[in-house]
This record gives sequence, C-alpha cells and structure tokens, in this order.
Amino acid sequence: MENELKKLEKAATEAIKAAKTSDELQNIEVQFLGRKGELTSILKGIKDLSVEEKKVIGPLSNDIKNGIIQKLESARAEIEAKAIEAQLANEFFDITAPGVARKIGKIHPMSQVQHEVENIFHGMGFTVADGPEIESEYYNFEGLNIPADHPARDMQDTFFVDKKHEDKHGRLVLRTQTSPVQIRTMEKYGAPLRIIVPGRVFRNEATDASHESNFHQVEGLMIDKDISLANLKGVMAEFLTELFKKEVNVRFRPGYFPFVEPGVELDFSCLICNGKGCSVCKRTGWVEFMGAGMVHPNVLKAGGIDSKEYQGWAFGFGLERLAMMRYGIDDIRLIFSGDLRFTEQY
Ligand code: FA5
Repeated sequence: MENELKKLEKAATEAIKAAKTSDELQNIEVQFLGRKGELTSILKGIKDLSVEEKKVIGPLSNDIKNGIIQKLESARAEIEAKAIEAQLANEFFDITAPGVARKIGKIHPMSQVQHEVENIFHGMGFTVADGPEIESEYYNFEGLNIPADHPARDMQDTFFVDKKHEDKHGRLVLRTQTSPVQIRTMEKYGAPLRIIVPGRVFRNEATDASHESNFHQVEGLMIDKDISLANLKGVMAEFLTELFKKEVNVRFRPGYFPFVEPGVELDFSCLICNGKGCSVCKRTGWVEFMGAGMVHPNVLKAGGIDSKEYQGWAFGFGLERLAMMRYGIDDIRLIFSGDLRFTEQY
C-alpha cells in the first residue's frame, strides 16, 4: 500500500504541474481527492490493515493528502496571477485618470446637531430618554400643572386626536412639548434623575421663517437633593461653550411656565457680535434660547417624587433654532424641505 500511495502522489504531482487552467485543476482534485477519488479509495482500505501497518500508512496517507491539497492551491494561485497579468498586458489602464466619485448619503443636519447635543450631555452624566409622540392630555397638560381650564393651554396650539381614541388619561394629543417625558421618567425611575429628551413635537402653528408646526425640542431634567438654578446656569454655559467651541455666557430673565416655579427664560451671549449688539440679537447682545425653571412641586408629586426631599430644574429648547444658530440657517422651513441643495451643504 505504501508503494501504491507513493505512485499516486507522483501521478498527482505530475498532473498538477501539467495543468494549465483552473478547470483542469478542479478535475485533478476530483480524480484524486473526490468522494470516489483514487486516494479516497486507498484510504478506505486502511481499516483492514494490521495495527502495525496502520501506524505507518495512516500518517503517510495524511501527509500525501495534505501535500496534494497544498500543491493544488499554489498551482491555482499561479494560474490566476498569470491570467490577471495577461489581462493587464492587453488592457490600457491609465493610472493617472481621476477616480469616479461615488455619491454617498449624509447625516441630516438636524440629526448631526442632535448627536452633538447628546454627546455633550452624556459627558456631563445625563442619560438620553424618550417618550411617545402621541401623548395623553394628562401627561402633556394636567400632570404638568396645566388643568383644562387654565389659560396657559393657549400658549401651545394643540392637534387633538379624534375623541374616540381617549384612554384612561383623557384625550390623545400630538405632544406639544417634550415636557411630558419629565413625568414619565420620574414615574419609571424615581429620584435622583439626570436626563435629556430630544424629540419631535407638534403645534398648530402658522409657519414662518422661525416657526414650524412639526419641530424638535430637547428637554432637560435634573433632580437630586441639593439642586438649584446655579447648577442649571453652569450646565448650560458648559453645554453651549462645548457646542459652539467658543466661550458662551448665559443669563436668566423671569419667564412663565406652569410646570416650574420660579420660571426663567435663558439667553446666551450673542456669538455674532460677542455681546456688543447686532441685528441678530436685536442690539441687546443676548439671544433668547429656552424656557426653564425649578420643577413645580405639583409636577414632582405627579411623578411620585417627594418634593420635601428632592428638588430640581427642567429646561426645554428648540433643536431647529439651535441648528439655525449653529449653521447660520435663516429660514426654519428649509430644514425639512427635502431639498438636496440645502442638506448637502452640511
Ligand atoms: C416649552 O415648550 C416648554 N416645555 C419649555 C420648558 C421646559 C420650560 C421645561 C420650562 C421647563 P416653549 O413653548 O417656549 O416652551 O418652547 C420651547 C422652545 O421650542 C422655544 O424656545 C423654541 O426654541 C422652540 N419652539 C417653540 N415653538 C416653535 C415652533 N413653532 N417652531 C420651531 N421651534 C419652536
């Protein structure tokens, strides 16, 4: 059997050397190593040999098999390399010609800004939370200290969903703000909390250069045992400085939102004129940015948090307006126009 194996090895080696195409190599592989191949049938006979013979023939046949496999592989590689070489010799290939530019997609400017905002707040220990866009009247209003007859409802013109879709929390609305997620998160996780909530909101607006009926807000909420508006001032100055890569100052003015007490409006120093006064900041040196305030005890209560033990602040700003300042966009309606001439610039 040893002789037989050696003869077979020689025959296979010669056949591989003589082969000129990949197909020929394929046939050789089948002839020797295939299920009904010559080596395979010899190997099948090993089981009838004595133990002594098996010790010799077993390893030998394995070596021969591996040798044939290796020779087949290097012959294949050689044939392929020759084929490519021949093809290149016949073809004219101008290595100085410019490549064909592939058109690849881009991340929408709004998503880019959202990711930046999330990254900066992540770095300050905030978690990104989410909530439903179709919200119950309770979470969007009552839970936020805005009862049905409260004039503050007029501040946000609301799209109501058909009455038959009421749930245990009242009528359904397209949420007018991301603030309902404050209560949902308090209910789910309790205190302490440090979250931001970027999300889509809807208002029945007449659109113009700075108003859309479908836009995005970023809510912020920080609740713990010793939290004051000073923390909010520090967090926002840090956030805006990181975002605009420029030292930004912030200031508070009194503001009214039923779900905070006291309520503030936060402005930041104008980046165009560095606070000196220009047309963008209406000559004040400050740009209006967002509503905020200390979370009202009624809202903490709605979220199941004891307002004697915990307190905190919340804020909400418009993501489109931030993107407009970040990129110098002068009309909000361009953002979701779907016009590639616009989106491709970012
Ligand atoms: C609110 O929606 C409050 N929920 C914010 C808040 C949260 C206050 C937590 C206190 C505590 P306001 O209606 O002002 O507030 O909207 C917040 C931001 O959304 C505005 O500053 C503005 O940037 C943006 N915004 C409001 N209406 C529109 C609109 N129609 N189009 C684009 N952006 C808008």
